[in-house]
Amino acid sequence: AGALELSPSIEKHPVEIRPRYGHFIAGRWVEGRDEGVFETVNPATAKPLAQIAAADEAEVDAAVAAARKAYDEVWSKLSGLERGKYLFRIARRLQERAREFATLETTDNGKPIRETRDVDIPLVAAHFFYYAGWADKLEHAAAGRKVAPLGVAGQIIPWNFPLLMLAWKIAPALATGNTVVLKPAETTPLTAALFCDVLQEVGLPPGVVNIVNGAGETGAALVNHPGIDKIAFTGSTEVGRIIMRSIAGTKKKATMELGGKGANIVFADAALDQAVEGCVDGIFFNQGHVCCAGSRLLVEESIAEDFVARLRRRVSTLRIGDPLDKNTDVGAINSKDQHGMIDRYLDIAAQEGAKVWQGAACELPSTGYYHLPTILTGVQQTDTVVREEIFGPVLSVLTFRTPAEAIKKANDTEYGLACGVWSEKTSKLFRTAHALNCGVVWANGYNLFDPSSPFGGVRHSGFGREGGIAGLWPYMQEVAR
Ligand code: TXE
Repeated sequence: AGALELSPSIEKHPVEIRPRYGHFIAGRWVEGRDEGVFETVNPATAKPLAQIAAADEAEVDAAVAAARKAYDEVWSKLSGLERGKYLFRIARRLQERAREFATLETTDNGKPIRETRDVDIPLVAAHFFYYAGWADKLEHAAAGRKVAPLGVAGQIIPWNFPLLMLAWKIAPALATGNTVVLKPAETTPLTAALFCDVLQEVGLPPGVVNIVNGAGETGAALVNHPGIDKIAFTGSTEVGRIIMRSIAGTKKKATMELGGKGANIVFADAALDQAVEGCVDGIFFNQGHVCCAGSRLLVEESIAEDFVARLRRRVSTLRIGDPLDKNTDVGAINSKDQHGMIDRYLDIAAQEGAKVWQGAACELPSTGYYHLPTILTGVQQTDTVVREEIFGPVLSVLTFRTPAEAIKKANDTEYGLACGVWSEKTSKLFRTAHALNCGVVWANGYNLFDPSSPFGGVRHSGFGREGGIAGLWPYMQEVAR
């Protein structure tokens, strides 16, 4: 704990990490109980960064009460224009403190600073700007219907994009007039805590946003609290199912953004260098900790050998290491548990007959949770690694002979979040995209995000959309005129 020692490029932006964090309730920090205190760890070094309190039912209850009071007395009475002003101020302040947020996110999560600096934090600010613009235009989004907020939203987020998932949840909720109790993931609570500084700086009325720390038990207490009107969850399909069972028969509404097993379909007529870049980005961006990761490559048989050779050459140039070094391409795996899970999947892959290839431009650091980018060939549709979400830097390669076979294989999964299609023929791109059973399809690109584009899945990848006008609906209800 204390001021971090940083690599030279960011020395000028030291980030203060407090020794211990409690919960942010009604606009101020409460210390939280000693019982159940846990540590958040820097995955690049495996050393603890800070102690984190775990909220129990009573603390969750206090946060929900604060959110309800703020909703009844302040937030629901403000005009959209006024709410929007707060969101604009938050966005602006996030931009001003972007270096600090990027450094802290990289330190707590393990993802490369180049990604937090150029992707995560700019997108976070963009989300607040985007939804700030909607706050006073909801009647247009509602196409003439009269809408009202839901009330208090309980929001539970994962560790792969900690601040970005917070933005995806909080910005539309506040724009539509709801108040919030949010629980960050237990391995990445620090940027949510720094975000509370921003809320204080912009003078957001106390209780409009409350943050409770903790693991699954705290999440369950939030889900089960009778004062919550809506649950927004991003995380594993398994926990999504538990939450849906818990709220069955209650008034609570829900949106679920769950796991995925995205496929990148590469046709023989694709621009191959571009497709290689897209496939590498699709699976190795953020160490593969991406719900929409392109974890399956479906490549046309006639070019498969050449394409895999190109992929391996490109992967051999990736620099794995210190996430705070701005030359790093692939950072640290977020936690020891996740690292172990990836290794277990590779054991299964080997048992099931896969050929395991790993490459990088350098040795792995000797401390911290690092993993080599991995490409699996010789796999079958029925193999565990092809069917289950690994959530790490592991790509499974399959081939196809016809567009119909590519589509059949891409759709042969219980998930349905995202896919990529690579071809120089526009008609082929459209035909394939329309036949894919998933929420998002990218054509000749991958992992392209914009706050105005809705994101979300079908089947076991969840339901509801975040981003765009569609991202406003899950926080509003139609009411009588
Ligand atoms: O996810 P969890 P974990 C997948 C990925 C990963 C696996 C496990 O495959 O390997 O899930 O990761 C909170 N009631 N994804 O264990 O448990 C938890 O504290 C309420 C994919 O981190 O789903 C955290 O805040 N909340 C995914 C959040 O749920 C509960 C992103 C997510 O944690 C809870 C993350 C409960 N009973 C993991 N139990 C994606 N697709 O984006 C846990 N939580």
